[in-house]
Amino acid sequence: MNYHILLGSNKEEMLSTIEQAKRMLSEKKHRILSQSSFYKTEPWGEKQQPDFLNQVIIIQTDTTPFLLLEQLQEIEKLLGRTRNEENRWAERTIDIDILYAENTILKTETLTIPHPLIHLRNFTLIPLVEIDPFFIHPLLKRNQQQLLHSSPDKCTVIQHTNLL
Ligand code: A4P
Ligand code: MG
Repeated sequence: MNYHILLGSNKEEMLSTIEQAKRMLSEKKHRILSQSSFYKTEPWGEKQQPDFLNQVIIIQTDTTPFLLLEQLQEIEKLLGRTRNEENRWAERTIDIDILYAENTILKTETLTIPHPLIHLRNFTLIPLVEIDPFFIHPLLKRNQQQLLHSSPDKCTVIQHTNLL
């Protein structure tokens, strides 16, 4: 099964946090098939927070959606706290969401696929358009380009080519 995954961080060392998350995914034998650029994105929703770094990747794996969610949450937990120089526990944020699992449609307490906010958020749609523009949203029946075209979101999303 192929999964589209969203990675996001808005605390210090955002780039290395995202890189570590991808390394951990690879260590769990998930194959990264494709990666978008990094994007510096204006916070969507709660505005009183720093800009995010976001990236979308496509992974190939035998893991089921629920097991994958568990693994993603484990990675979030591992990266969520890091020792700083003063030997204290400092907060770090990493968010890893499952966007799509091919044509799977799933709605449970703990997991909704496709992710319910995809079509409303440019920080998700713009990287999706970069790597998989013609993938069709299994519920909305429109591709990523079409979804971006009709997105109501006005938040700024800047491609960070110099970070690659
Ligand atoms: N969950 C359900 N469906 C899924 C799914 N498809 N993938 C459940 C992952 N998780 C899913 O998420 C809460 C619960 O959602 C999980 O326990 C899981 O069972 P969380 O990541 O633990 O908490 P959260 O991040 O506070 O979740 P929330 O409220 O869903 O926030 P979002 O939607 O993740 O948004 N602006 C920019 N520019 N870039 C960002 O990355 N991110 C957010 C957070 C807000 N604004 C942003 C960004
Ligand atoms: Mg989340």
